[in-house]
Amino acid sequence: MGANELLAELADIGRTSSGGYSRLSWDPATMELREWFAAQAVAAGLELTEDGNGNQVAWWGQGSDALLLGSHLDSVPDGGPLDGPLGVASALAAIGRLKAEGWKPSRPIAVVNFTDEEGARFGVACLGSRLATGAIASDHALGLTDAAGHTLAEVMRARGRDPRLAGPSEWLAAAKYYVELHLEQGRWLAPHDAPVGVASAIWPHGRWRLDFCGQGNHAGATAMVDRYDPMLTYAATVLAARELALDFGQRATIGRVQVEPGSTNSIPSRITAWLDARAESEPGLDALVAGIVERAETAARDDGTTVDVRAESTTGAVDFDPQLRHRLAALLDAPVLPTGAGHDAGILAAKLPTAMLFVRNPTGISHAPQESASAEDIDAGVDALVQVVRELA
Ligand code: HGY
Ligand code: MN
Ligand code: MN
Repeated sequence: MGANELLAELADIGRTSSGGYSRLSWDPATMELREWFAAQAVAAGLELTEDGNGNQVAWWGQGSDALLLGSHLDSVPDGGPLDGPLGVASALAAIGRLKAEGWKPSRPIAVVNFTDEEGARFGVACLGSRLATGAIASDHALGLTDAAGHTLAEVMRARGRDPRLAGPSEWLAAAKYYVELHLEQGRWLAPHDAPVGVASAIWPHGRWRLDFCGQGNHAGATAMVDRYDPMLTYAATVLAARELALDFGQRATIGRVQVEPGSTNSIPSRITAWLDARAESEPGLDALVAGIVERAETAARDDGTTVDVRAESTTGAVDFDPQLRHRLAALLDAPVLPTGAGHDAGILAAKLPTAMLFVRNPTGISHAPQESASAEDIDAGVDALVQVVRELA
């Protein structure tokens, strides 16, 4: 089956009322996607394994020096249909086509479904690939909690997994290359009239939790001058983040916020918000975040409130293997472009030669239901991946 047909099979899994997808790690939708992946692996004659972190790995051949393909199947809340699944479906389609042609690889090839790339449930991005590469300590990861207060360990146990097996994976340590095909996020390929691109780098980025605390009080009985309202400090910080990101030419977003007690006729006591900040360089990111924190602290002093800042998930700058990316860009006659989006490939790049192929996103929209790619470009992505597999394996 081609990638478009494979993706069509996922169309109803984890669908939201807005037409988007909510497929958080280990929830019913992603459990259904894991079963789909397993069925596809068996149908393609691949040997399916799962490491102690929940990463599914489907093997064509066994042994070291493998070429790894794949991506992730989880999504952000109300995300699009392609961020992640496009890479997994394209890898399965490429393998299926090569097998149908009777082509034989010179090295083992695996298709990977990395668990929890978005970090939407436990707050840390690329949890499956970070655990598999040792980029995060398993006891720290297993202690992370979701919105309901359940730890990753409890959730894995509830899904029949033994969290004690979580940690660095041999299968990954023995691999030779990882090539991840992914939907472009942003709109660079369309104006360059290219259906497929090769990634040069991933911007450094991270997530910071901000806790703004004040004095809860009565909305009607408290004079304005007697208020210590954390909502004001939070609002000043949101505006400062945008202003500084524009000044620095970087990116800052506060897209998730919780208000306590969240009562219409009460001045809130606490606002918890999460900052997503990204920059072209690590010093740039440090300067941006330091500037936002300074503005938050100044506002807190003015408002008589407090602010506490905690880094929850940080990813340094990633420069993809220059030799591999030049080789693939020449092979595909494709342009090379950076990205502001994080990926499992960004984590694996610390361990083995890694490359990314991007498939044109006509609107640039991602992490939203309107995310799309044309069927032709999706087929062009599989064609490119087939060429890469022939070249590397
Ligand atoms: O947030 C990101 O950059 C990626 O989509 N996980
Ligand atoms: Mn994403
Ligand atoms: Mn992704």
